[in-house]
Amino acid sequence: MRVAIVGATGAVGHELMQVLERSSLQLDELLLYASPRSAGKELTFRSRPHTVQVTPEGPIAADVILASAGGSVSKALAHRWAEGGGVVIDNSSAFRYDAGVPLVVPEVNGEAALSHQGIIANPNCTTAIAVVAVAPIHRKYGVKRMIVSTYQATSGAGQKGMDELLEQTHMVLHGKEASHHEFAHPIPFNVIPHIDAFQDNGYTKEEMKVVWETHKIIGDDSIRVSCTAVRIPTLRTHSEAITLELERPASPDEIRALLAEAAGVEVRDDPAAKLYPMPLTASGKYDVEVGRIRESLVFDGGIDLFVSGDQLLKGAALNAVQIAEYLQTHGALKSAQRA
Ligand code: A2P
Ligand code: 11C
Repeated sequence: MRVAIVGATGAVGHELMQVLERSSLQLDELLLYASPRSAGKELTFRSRPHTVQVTPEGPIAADVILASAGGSVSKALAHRWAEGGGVVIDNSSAFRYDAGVPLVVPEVNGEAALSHQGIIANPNCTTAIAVVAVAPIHRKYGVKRMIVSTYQATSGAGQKGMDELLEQTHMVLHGKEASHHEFAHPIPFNVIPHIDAFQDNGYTKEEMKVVWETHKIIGDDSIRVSCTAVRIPTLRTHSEAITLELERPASPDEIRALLAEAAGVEVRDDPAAKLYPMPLTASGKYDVEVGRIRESLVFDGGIDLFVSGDQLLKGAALNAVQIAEYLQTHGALKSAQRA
């Protein structure tokens, strides 16, 4: 099988290569694509150098095309890439809300991937990390309302976002004023309640993505969702405080027991031992950490919890590769035309 990565030189592209090295996918050949700036660059995969090529504007001869080069590139080219016969698993927001495009978190709605017509959308990182914990609760107890406050890492803005955190922190520590390019304000020693563009309703697009994507992945538009999305000066793990109102009351012990069995979740919840989810422990991990599980003081029988998930892994690269693995396991990977 042949796999292509579009955006191979980016932060998610790098993680895709790492995850593919550990994946069960029967991968024989890896094609790497990026912008013309990176053409000829060599990246190492399975201890062998692979040359980065300019992203094709036509069909890509690969069975799986993992795209992470931004929404505008995907919007313009993904349908053309898929004409090679492979499936495009797209990390951007270009197609997430299109009716014919499945939006997939394999632990939650993997079967939706099987109905694709050439393109499958990988969700926004904040949503993917939340629904791994919330979907099992919804299935058993019915989520009526979900209030989310996020603590989002700079990796959400790509490699340049992480570089800006490190460089600008260095500036501040050396007595210089921090500047900003990737974020609305300087990020060192700051928190910024502004990710993506403000919408007419006062929410940001990042916040609305959590609403729209939670509905599509869980398959229930009746859940009332509200989110406040905040950028914080960490590198690569998003955390989220989540409050749930439930149709059928659940105790914290019942939720802990349920999540202990849930795929993709690590319950990390022993406050007396200072054990709870944190970017420090969740970074580099495949599972989403869930903890601080407690009874809501606002909703009778409701639940408060805290999650931390690696933005580049479950929020992007890992989820994309898991979608490909799901297709393979279900015999749903077609052979692409060979160039
Ligand atoms: P390049 O490194 O050549 O600019 P990140 O999200 O970390 O910023 O990474 C973005 C990825 O998307 C990089 O691999 C980048 O390649 C790639 N990319 C950006 N613009 C284009 C484009 N117009 N065509 C193809 N790849 C692109
Ligand atoms: C962030 N969640 O943290 C964004 C990045 O819809 O794929 C991912 C944007 C998206 O900035």
